Amino acid sequence: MSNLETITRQLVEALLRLDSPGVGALLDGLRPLAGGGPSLDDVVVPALERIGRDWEEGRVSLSQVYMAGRICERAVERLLSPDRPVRGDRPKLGIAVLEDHHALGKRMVKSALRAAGYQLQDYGHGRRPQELVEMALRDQVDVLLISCLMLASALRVSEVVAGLQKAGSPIAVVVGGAPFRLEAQLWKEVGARAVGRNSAEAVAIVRSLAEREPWA
Ligand code: B12
Repeated sequence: MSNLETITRQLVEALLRLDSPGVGALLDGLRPLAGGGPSLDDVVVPALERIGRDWEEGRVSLSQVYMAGRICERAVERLLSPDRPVRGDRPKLGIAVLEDHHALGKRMVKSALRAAGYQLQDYGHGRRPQELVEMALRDQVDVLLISCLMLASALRVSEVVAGLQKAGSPIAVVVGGAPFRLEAQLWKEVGARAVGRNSAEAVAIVRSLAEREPWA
């Protein structure tokens, strides 16, 4: 069993025992960002996915899923990278969870971008497509990052893209979250410009868009 699998299994066990100090101790040794050795993304995401699957198959209760999410949120919050000095005012970024209320992934992506020196408008979670269009247009963001954990929410990204197109806006929509990891072509189907699997990819995508786009 690889090191990563061992830590993930130990994390699942600690989460299901509601052992917050144990979770903290396991996560303490990890790097905050994905890439080059076990990171928070590499361990927290598969551990919670495993708990989600166990819930789907009736082996754990929804309250255990809830508590696991809460314990991770608290532990991750403590470990996220500090913000770096801001690079300048472009690109302007906005981030939100569309429709659903699974906010941990957004929190991790936001932190990674801030640690890379980008400023973001956080539009929160549970947002409706039209609300998000209005907020992004109001703030004239260059990139709108959308996180979705439920398939029904992911499908509604197409309404955000259509709303922006109707307003003649060039805002690039970048998506991420479980449904997009499960269905490789879904991001294209909903009209997004790019998809990222973790917080490090979110940073890489914003960087590469900033190189290609005519933002001042
Ligand atoms: C924890 C959890 C909860 C917690 C949420 C706590 C919280 N504050 O966030 C609670 C218990 C509240 C909950 C509730 C529900 N949940 Co829930 N939940 C989960 C679980 C187990 C883990 C999610 C998580 O936090 N993962 C860890 C984070 C860090 O990972 P992540 O969000 O994927 O983010 C990473 C990447 O995806 C990426 N990323 C994320 N966003 C973005 C955005 C961009 C732009 C980029 C580039 C990258 C990126 O970077 C992140 C870091 O690596 C998932 C299982 C799963 N497979 O994901 C189910 C899951 C999402 N839930 C599910 C369901 C059904 C529900 C409920 C409807 C259950 C119910 N009957 O009430 C409710 C709905 C609540 C709502 N309206 O939103 C289903 C969805 C199924 C579907 N097909 O849509 C899942 C998949 C479980 C399952 N296997 O069935 N849930």
